[in-house]
Amino acid sequence: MGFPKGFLWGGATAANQCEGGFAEGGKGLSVPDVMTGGGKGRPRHITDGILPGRYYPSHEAVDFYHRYKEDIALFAEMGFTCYRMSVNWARLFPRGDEPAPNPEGVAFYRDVFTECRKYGIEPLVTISHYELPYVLAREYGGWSSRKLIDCYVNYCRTLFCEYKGLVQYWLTFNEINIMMLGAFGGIMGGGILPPGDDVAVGMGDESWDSPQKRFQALHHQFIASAKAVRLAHEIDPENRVGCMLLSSVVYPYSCSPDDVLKAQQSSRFANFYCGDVQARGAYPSFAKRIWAEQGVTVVMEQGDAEILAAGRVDFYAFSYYSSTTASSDPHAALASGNMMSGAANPYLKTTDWGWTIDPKGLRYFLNELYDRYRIPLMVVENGLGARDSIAQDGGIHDPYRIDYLREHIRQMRLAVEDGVELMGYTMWGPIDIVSASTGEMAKRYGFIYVDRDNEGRGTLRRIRKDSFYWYQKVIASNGDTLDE
Ligand code: BGP
Repeated sequence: MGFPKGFLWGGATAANQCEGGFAEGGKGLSVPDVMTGGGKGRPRHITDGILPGRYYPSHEAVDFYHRYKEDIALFAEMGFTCYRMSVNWARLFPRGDEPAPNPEGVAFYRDVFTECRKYGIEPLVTISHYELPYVLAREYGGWSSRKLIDCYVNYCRTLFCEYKGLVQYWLTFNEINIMMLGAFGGIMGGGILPPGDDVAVGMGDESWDSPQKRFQALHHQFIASAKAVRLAHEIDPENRVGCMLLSSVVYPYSCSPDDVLKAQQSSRFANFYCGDVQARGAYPSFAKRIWAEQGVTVVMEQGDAEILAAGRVDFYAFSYYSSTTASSDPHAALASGNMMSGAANPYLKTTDWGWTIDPKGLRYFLNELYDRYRIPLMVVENGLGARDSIAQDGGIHDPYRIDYLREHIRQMRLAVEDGVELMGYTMWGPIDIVSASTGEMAKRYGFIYVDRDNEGRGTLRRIRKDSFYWYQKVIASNGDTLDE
């Protein structure tokens, strides 16, 4: 037994983290274009427009905009059969609310998809990955405004019509559940910006946060996503549309019933509140308790329940980096993960950025999800952010990355053997790109090194790391070389 035939192997990126060309080809500003670089323990700032003398990593990023042919050729050399990427909404609709798209933006993505197809690489497109057009964020209040639904559906119609036959797999919103997780989630996922013209943002500062706006914004995204699913199927019955959530694997710290209940509630909150709406087509029974506890009233219009029911996704995609631990002890030591934190797990190690490493959590979670939803699953992000250096022999030796990925892929294979229907795996950041949480380049995930530093210096030259050749073998053997 092993991975099924036709399993999709590849990597995933987001436009704002790799493209650059932020003001080229008629592109408008998007939210990350006003986010400065930060670092571990040093928050990024959101500014009101672009301020002189500040460094904004998305503006050039790693210049995929001009180098996509070289990068896709490298992906093909590794044997990718799938490349998950996002379309930057503001490249197609510079303000976000225009009736018709910018032809240069449309042409750019057509070229990119065509380039993928040339090598037999299936594009998997995230329609919205933390890159809302800036005008929609500042002038409309981001997704807290219901008006964004129409803007989004119009954008989707353009995508589905323009790229019919070129793209078949779509994800409606990256990590839609990030908006459950506080102010930073509201900015990234919902374009709900802080007041002020130069504000430090990060998981710590939540003083200006509005759960009411975030929950309302999520409802609007659920409706937009459901409408997009229907539209995609209408325009091309071959289209397959997935949700995309960050996974919050929560273990009870102990067998104390308090810890067990806390873990269950936390998982319902972070995973199933959103997952149920998108995969089952209705809010779960525990939603009312969550609204009461958050002190929010979600305004719904007549017909919304029907829209949700008719717009269930075809598959469930998710990112997986770490697990967390729920403890009812207020003094428990803490550890962090991708947008999540919890009690430190004494059985697990952490990365240089403090994210808990837990490959078995991936097998556990795949089984949980498949039991609950019974639709195909796909792991569309997973990887290790680490510091790399160029050795004296000119190579980049990254056994730590190989170890991390190998163990996760092994657990994925076990999940397949458990009976989980898994479509594919696109690890995060096959080429080094800008970090979403910190804006750094030093936090590298790639198989391909990019000569660029946190301040934007470097030649942007691409160099294959040791892990490049390792992944090439994994793909060629459909995962069978893992145990060698
Ligand atoms: C996810 C995002 C990605 C990505 C990844 C790694 O939450 O979907 O955009 O960047 O996390 O996070 P970071 O870049 O902060 O290390």
